[in-house]
Amino acid sequence: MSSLTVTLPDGSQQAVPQGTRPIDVAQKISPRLANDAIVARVNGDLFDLTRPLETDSQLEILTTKSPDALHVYRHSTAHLLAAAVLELFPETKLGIGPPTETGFYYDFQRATKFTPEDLEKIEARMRELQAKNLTFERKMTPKTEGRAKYEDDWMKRELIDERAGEVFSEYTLGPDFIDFCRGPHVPSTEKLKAFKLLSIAGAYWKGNEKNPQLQRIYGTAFFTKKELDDYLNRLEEAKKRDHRRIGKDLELFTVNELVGAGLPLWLPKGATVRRVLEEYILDLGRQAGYQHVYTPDLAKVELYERSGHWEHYHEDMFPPMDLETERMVLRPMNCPHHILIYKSKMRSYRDLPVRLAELGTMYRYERSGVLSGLSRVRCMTLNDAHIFCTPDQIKEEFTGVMRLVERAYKDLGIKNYSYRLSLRDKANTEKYVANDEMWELGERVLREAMDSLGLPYVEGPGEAAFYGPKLDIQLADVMGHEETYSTIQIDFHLPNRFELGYVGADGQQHRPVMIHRAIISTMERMVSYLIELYAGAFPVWLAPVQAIVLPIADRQNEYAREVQRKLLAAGLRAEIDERSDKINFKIREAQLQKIPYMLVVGDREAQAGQVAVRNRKHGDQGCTGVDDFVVRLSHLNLGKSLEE
Ligand code: TSB
Ligand code: ZN
Repeated sequence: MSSLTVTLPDGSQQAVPQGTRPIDVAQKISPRLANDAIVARVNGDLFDLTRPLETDSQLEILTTKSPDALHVYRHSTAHLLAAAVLELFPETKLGIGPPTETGFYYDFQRATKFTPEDLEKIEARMRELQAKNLTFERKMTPKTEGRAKYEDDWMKRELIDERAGEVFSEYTLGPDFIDFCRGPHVPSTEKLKAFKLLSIAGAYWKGNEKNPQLQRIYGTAFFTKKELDDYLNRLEEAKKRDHRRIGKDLELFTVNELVGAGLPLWLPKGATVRRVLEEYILDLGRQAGYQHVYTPDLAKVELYERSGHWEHYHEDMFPPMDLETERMVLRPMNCPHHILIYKSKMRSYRDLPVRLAELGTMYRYERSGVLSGLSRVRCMTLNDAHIFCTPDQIKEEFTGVMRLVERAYKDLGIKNYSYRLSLRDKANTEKYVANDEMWELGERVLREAMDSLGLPYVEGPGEAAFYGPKLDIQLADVMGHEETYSTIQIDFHLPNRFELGYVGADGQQHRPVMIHRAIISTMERMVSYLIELYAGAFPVWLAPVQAIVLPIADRQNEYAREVQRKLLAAGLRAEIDERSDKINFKIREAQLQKIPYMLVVGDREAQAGQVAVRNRKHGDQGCTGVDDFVVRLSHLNLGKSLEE
């Protein structure tokens, strides 16, 4: 029998008989390795542990330590799901079942909707099948045979037709189940130790809304029960903190079909949080030398043709509106307007840097599938600014912006953030303006600035703006999902497009550099983050209602109003609960509303000019004079204290 050479990652080589399987090699190395093995990598590609090797191979055995192995494991669990569904609901047709970042899903076509009870049944059947230690086996089928076999299964036929070559792979799972699949899989269900089905959702075949709708079952799987339980606990916690749920419970914002997707309406309480945040960031900007401007939310298409948005950012914009003689578009960014303000008069080097800021509202055609509550919307207001400076000033300006970000995060209580250097994707050139020199310079400036601040960062290829590289500040939610919040962007492009200039010390015209920056992102995204960070219990300075006065009986209502008036006069946000309910009920309600201070007033307090203070976190804090309490709360408010 002929033999072939297997090269292991440590460089050692073995001659093995043709047809040897990776699992055999693992077994020879150590039974422990064979036991931990999930899948193999052969000549760079993932490969079933039980598939015979046919040529000389670079072989790596992947165990539970490898992220690739986790994907294979989850994908194998998706097959187990499909097998269980077919046993219970044989009329179902199978779509695709890939792994995801957090688990897996499988798409099914079936006339009847799956119910939550079905999900339980399916999961129970998965466990039964799992316990049988069914093996996954690869089988090659000629396309002609496949087309005949799947004659009345349109999704399969589409998949088969798309596959290159004349044969395609299928995988059996035990004696009764076979599915079209590229593989690879774990050798047997014995490996699949910890999984859980999570939810059912609608999904279009191939993600295209013109295609038939399928039912998608989501699940997750981990190598160990402990990892699974940790994940499920985090999921529970995340659900409790979900800003969409809290936004509804605490009456912060709402969405309405008649307005449209991605266009939330800010309710009075949410609007208050936003207003406080806006005033805060305007103040911070003012102190840091920014000048605030107002500009309209739309402009002629020509403006964006000039800026390059029309060429590179068109797909993310709402389509134009045709007026008598003009074509207008809703702006996707505020930069072009600010540029025209810069250009509205002569600038000298002595004027620079010019820092133009605005709470600028902009519109982006985000696809419906990615919209989410306040965190990803179609109409958003950005704490935006554009700094026009000389090349020599870039570094100092960059550092100044970073200081503002640090300051704002400290005041808002944001602790866990990381830096990402967002670069262009060199393979996808039509997304970015062409000018290698400019891109490299921008990248170098950002790297140098980060290095001199001693800050670590990861690189994000393909994450740049079309006009230049960015330094993005990333915040992660409870589930570890990251989004960009603050951003600092170096731009040599737009100043060229708009032929910006300033008169230098030499009396000549020079071109300024632009820095685009947002300290606290859009009001929408930042408020969504703060809701989740605090699970709705905002610190006093951000809370929509900072104190609520609770009269014990109707006869104290007049006094309660006086207390409220004093708080309001001191610039504090106070409400009163005058309903004739029991005091315990009122306290419970206020507690659910996460109002920091409840001021209970009965006859005794009314007579003594006092309030009985109750804090949402610390409970009963005893009686105190009204004026003293006003001073105390003002102190927390003005000091932006995160304590109470
Ligand atoms: C900083 N022209 C620059 C500006 O001068 C700009 O618009 N940059 S951006 O495209 O990166 O957007 C700025 C920030 O807006 C992002 O970092 C992100 O935090 C926020 N943002 C972007 N899209 C959305 C959206 N759909 N919903 C909510 N916030 C968004
Ligand atoms: Zn900009």
